[in-house]
Amino acid sequence: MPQMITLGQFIIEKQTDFPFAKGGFSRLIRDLAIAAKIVNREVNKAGLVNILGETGDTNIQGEQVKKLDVFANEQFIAALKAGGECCLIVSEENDHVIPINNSEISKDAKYVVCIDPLDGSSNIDVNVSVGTIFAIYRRIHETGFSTEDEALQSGREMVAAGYIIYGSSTMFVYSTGKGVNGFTLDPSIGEFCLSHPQMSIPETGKLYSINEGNYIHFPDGVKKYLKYCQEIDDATNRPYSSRYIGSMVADFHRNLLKGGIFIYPSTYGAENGKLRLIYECNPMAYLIEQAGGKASDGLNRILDLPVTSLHQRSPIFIGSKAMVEQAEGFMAEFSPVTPIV
Ligand code: P6P
Repeated sequence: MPQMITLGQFIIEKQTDFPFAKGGFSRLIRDLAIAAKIVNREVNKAGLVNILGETGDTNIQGEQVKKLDVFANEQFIAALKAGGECCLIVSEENDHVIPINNSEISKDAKYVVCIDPLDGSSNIDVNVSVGTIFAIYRRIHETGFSTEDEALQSGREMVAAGYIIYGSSTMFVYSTGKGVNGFTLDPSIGEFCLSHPQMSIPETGKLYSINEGNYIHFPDGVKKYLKYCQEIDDATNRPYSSRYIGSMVADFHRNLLKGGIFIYPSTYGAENGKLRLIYECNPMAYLIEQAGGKASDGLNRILDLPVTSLHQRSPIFIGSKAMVEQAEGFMAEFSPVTPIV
C-alpha cells in the first residue's frame, strides 16, 4: 500500500517548486482547501437542510442565485480573509472586486484569487455534481490597497489554478505550473489525499460535450464538427459519444480523465458564449495545458485573450489537443474567428 500523501504534506514537499515560495502560497492553497471541506459538508447534506432552492435574488449574470451559491461564496471569502495571503477576490457572485488587504492580517498579502465558488449550482437540487473553480495571480502593485486592475491580468500571468469537484467523491485538483495533481477527500480523516498524481489528458478521445439544445444557433463550424463526430468512420474511431452534464467542472473532469472535448460556443443570446473568462475559462485553460491538452475560443489561445472586464465571457473549445485542433479546423473553414493581434 503506497504511503498516503495529504494535500498539506504535498504542498510543503513541493513548496520549493514554487518561485515565490515563502510559505504564503502554501497557506493560500490550504485556505482554499479548508473552505472546500466546509462547502463539501453542506453540498452533501443539501437535501436535508434549508439550503436548497433559490434566494430570490438575481446575480450580475442574470441568473437565479441559489442558497448554496451564497453559502459557498461566503465560505471562500471568509477563508481567504482569515488566511491573510489574499489581497483581492473576484467572485462570480459579486458584481465588483473584493479588496481585502485593509486588515492587519492581510496588509502584506500578495495574491489575487478569481473564483466561481459553486459552478453548476442549478444541478444541486437534482443531486448532480457541482464544482468550485479558482485562478491565482500575484498582485501587480507591491504595496497599497488592491485595485480592480490587479484582477484584469492576462491568463498568461496566472501562477496557479484549480477546481474542487463535489461528486461521487470530492476532489481538489490544482496546478502551479508543474503538472496537475488530484487529491481525493477522505471523509474519515477530513484530509485531501493524493489520488491522481501528474494528471494528463489523452491526446484524443471519443467524448464530445456540448449543449446540443442550442444546435440551430451554433456557428456553422461547430455544426460541421458535430456532424464529423457523429459520422461512422472506423478508421478514426467514430462516431463519438455525446456526454453533457451541464456542470463545467464535471464535464471537464471526465474529459481530463477519459479524453474528450468540451465546447461552449457563441450561441443565441450569448454571442461570446456563456462561460466567464476570468474565473472559468482561464483557470480551466491553464489546467488543460498543464495536462497536455488545449483551450481556445475556436482560434485564439484562451490564456492569450485580452482581459477587459471582470465578468466578460468567451467561447471555449477545451480538451484533448487533437480534438480541439479538429474542431478549430472546422471553425477556420466555416466560421472564422477574429485573430487577436
Ligand atoms: P447551459 C453552469 O450554469 C454553467 O456555468 C457551467 O457549469 C455549464 O457548463 C454551463 O453553465 C451549462 O450551460 O446553457 O448548457 O445550461
